[in-house]
Amino acid sequence: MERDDYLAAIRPRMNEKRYIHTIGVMQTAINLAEKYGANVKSAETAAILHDIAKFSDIDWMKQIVIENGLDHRLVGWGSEILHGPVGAWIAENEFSIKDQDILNSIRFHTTGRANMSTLEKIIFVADMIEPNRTFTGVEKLRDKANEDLDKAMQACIRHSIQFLVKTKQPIYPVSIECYNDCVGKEQ
Ligand code: DGI
Ligand code: FE
Ligand code: FE
Repeated sequence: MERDDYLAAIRPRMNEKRYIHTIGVMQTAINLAEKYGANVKSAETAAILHDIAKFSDIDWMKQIVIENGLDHRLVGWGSEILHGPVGAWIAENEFSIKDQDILNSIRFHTTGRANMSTLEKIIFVADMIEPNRTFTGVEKLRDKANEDLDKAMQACIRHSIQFLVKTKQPIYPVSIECYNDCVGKEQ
């Protein structure tokens, strides 16, 4: 499938705001892939599909997690955490994507993880800095993304963890593993 086919497929599955966000992630991910030597087509496809499950029914997502034996740590978490892994499941099973790097980039786009590939970092960072994001501090993250992908990844996961602590939200263990890896803790 080509870019326009993927875009046509995702459009009815999300609202306009989410679609515009997705286009922003796509353009940002393509730029980062060119800059950091990742496969540009893979970045485009992963970006277009990254939030495909954002509006999926929560009970359906929970069922997908259990029936397909996805990471047992997902049980009990809400759609903020489930839409990544379930999105990867949709990409594989509905869009027949076999490229594990694309699937992992979708799977871990919310939480990150330890030992991320270049493409995984690109999708994670692009999701946070795309042009429609307006939170305080986003400009600094954009500057870092222009300098060094690993520095940008570390700054993005630090920002995420700080935000979650500040808003008293629980932190998914894989996000912590990502944080520890990015700040240089020996695994
Ligand atoms: O889907 P998006 O809105 O584009 O962005 P996202 O997939 O990066 O994040 C979705 C939500 O998940 C966002 O509100 C932040 C939240 N989130 C990220 N990491 C964690 C998390 N929420 C919890 N509870 N725990 C986490 O580790
Ligand atoms: Fe998301
Ligand atoms: Fe997103």
